[in-house]
Amino acid sequence: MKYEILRILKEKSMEYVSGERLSEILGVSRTAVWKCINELKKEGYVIESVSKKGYKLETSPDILNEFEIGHGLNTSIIGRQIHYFKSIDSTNNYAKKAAQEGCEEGTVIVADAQTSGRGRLGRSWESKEDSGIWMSVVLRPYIAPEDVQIMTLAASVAVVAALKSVAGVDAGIKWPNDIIIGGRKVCGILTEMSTEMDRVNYLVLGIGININQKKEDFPEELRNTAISLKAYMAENNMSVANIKRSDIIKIVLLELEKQYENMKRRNTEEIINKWRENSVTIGRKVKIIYKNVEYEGTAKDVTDDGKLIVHCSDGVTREISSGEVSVRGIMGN
Ligand code: BT5
Repeated sequence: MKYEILRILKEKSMEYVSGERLSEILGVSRTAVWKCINELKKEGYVIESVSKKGYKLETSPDILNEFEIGHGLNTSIIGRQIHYFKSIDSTNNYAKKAAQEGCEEGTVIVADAQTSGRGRLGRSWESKEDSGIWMSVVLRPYIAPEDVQIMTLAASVAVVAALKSVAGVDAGIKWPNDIIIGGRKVCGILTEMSTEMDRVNYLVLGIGININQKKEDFPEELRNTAISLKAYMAENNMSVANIKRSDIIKIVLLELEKQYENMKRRNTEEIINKWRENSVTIGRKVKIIYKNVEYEGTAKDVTDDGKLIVHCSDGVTREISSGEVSVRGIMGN
């Protein structure tokens, strides 16, 4: 019910709504309304209460909960179910468990903090409280495991679009899944799947975006390679006043759904084209590890199913579907 009150206060953002009116609309006592208002204040909402006038929502800060994420979310599949946690081990762990137990396609898990956030290949992901967007999306595409790579690219494209639309920031994509601003990593994507026979049973897209951290909030070893959206904006004299994680999440989910629909129609051209447009890898000197051997070369393009095409210095062109690629000049490489 508290979120019902919040919805009403948001709709009447410039006006006071009396406790009496709220209790009439919701069919509960004024004391119940008052209790909910206090709970909302505890969550961090700034609500002014004036006797005889009622309640007015002054500001809604950068708060995450099911309501903030779902309110105004314009998707039809992704985000039908939203699970929010103040703290969790890893949203990907939870999402995999939920998927195994048959959760609805498009279920989204979001946490304010992760205690064991994971990167690829057993690496860890820094995800302190209130500092970023730590979320996972469960999808059940009817595709073969080798076609999953395209969804990782789609997720990168969705994050780049959201950073542009909410913050006006141009981000680049380092193949396959790092989002870079000002030469440092602002977002990483961890795609995990379960397969049955030769098709995907479920797919979990884990997306971690640094939003609020200051440089000193990152551990020493990440300070030169990691950045948050707000730190970048502050360095570039951009206003961060209106940046809210919930707004970014909504655009990421909307863009992701668009690209997911494209993928289901086997129309991967838009994903690949948008990926290419934002790539910081194509045209650059790269080092790759291919079948356990390191090669140097130039990244030329991506294939229709998302593999990186590299012209190696030994004269051979190789297509890489996953693994390590370091791009010279980016993130200290
Ligand atoms: C990734 O791995 O970039 C994938 C990160 C995915 C995180 C999301 S958060 C929601 C969901 N739940 C999870 O448990 N995970 C997903 P990788 O390419 O392996 O990069 C990991 C490396 O990035 C680490 O070894 C560090 O060097 C660096 N790193 C760790 N935390 C970082 C951060 N917050 N920002 C930038 N770099 C970071």
